[in-house]
Amino acid sequence: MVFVYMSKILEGRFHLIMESRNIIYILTLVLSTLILSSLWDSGILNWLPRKLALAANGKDASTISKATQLSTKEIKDGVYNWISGSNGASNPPLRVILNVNNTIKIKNPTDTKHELIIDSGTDVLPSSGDINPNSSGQLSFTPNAIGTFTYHCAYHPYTMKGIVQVVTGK
Ligand SMILES: [Cu+2]
Repeated sequence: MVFVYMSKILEGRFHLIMESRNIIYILTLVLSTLILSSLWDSGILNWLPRKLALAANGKDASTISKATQLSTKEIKDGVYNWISGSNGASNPPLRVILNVNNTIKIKNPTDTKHELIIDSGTDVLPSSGDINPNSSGQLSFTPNAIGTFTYHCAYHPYTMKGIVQVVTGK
């Protein structure tokens, strides 16, 4: 009888220990999730995607603006390029900011129409629509993933094309 009674007490203690272990386990899980998410929010972990963006750019992502100016140019008879509004480069890499509505403004001084399209991999590709001769247009889009895409002109896909780099804005 005494033995059975003792073993019942021991069993009760065992359950108690198992339950407190579970509580500690759950507490650790909750705490580490809280710590990780607050670290992420504080920006301490921003070097992770930023490092990647810097490696891709060779430039500091913080200098990037969410508005980009492009122009079109006939570089020789019937051959067109996109031209950077900031440095005059042909078919420049477009740097856009993650989770931000980026606008690319386009001037078209040429005598033919162009349409800027970003090959984002989504069902509906961001597009400027037709930009008529001697007019201007724009394209807006909000990238939701870091990465590199391409862009092209609907009418001159082989000579008016370049890359789009999505970087973090921090
Ligand atoms: Cu074109």
